Amino acid sequence: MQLFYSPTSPYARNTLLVARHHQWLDRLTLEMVNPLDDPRPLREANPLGKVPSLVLDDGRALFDSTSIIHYFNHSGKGRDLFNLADAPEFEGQRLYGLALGVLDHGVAWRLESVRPENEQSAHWQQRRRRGIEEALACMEQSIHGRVPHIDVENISIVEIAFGVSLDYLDFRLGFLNWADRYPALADWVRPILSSDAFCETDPRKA
Ligand SMILES: N[C@@H](CCC(=O)N[C@@H](CS)C(=O)NCC(=O)O)C(=O)O
Repeated sequence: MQLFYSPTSPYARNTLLVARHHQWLDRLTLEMVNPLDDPRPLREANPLGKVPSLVLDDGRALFDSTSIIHYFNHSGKGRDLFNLADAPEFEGQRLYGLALGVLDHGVAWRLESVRPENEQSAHWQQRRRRGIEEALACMEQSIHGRVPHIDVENISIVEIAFGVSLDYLDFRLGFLNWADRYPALADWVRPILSSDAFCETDPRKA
């Protein structure tokens, strides 16, 4: 099974962390690519030309991070990452969606910010900022009373997805200084970001 990824893609990072939890890594051939170079094997696997993409043993491909995460979660060896202890049903899905939305806003904003200045839209940057800011407040509320699990067995989708999204903000949109306004969220995520799994997948090492 082949996983196309880029070390700076936060979507790919989510899938790698889920694969690690479910002991999938030794069954995967990792293909590092830059999707913007349009490498032929990636385009053949995924008509969208995006990472991550997972080519299954039967030759079919999964085209986006959420499908890949569900595939690993469904067929891996670890516990169900979306099933949170002491939380209402579907809470894992709900919080994963929140963190993924922060990534979507963040990645779009980052792409906008590297365009020539006269092509950038203040309106869209403002919408991204507002979406991220209000989602951060919601994330901070939702971790209240939740101890972060960083060991590979007990980690949940919340630690993985919140960790990846918040670290992406630091990596690509550092000027936001989000941790100054959400200190409880910053304290909560710190041990996650310094865990082995996160250090091994740190995009700054790319
Ligand atoms: N919704 C997709 C987003 C994936 C995505 O946008 N990946 C970026 C890298 S972070 C990419 O491959 N971009 C190449 C392009 O847009 O052409 C997912 O969840 O996997």
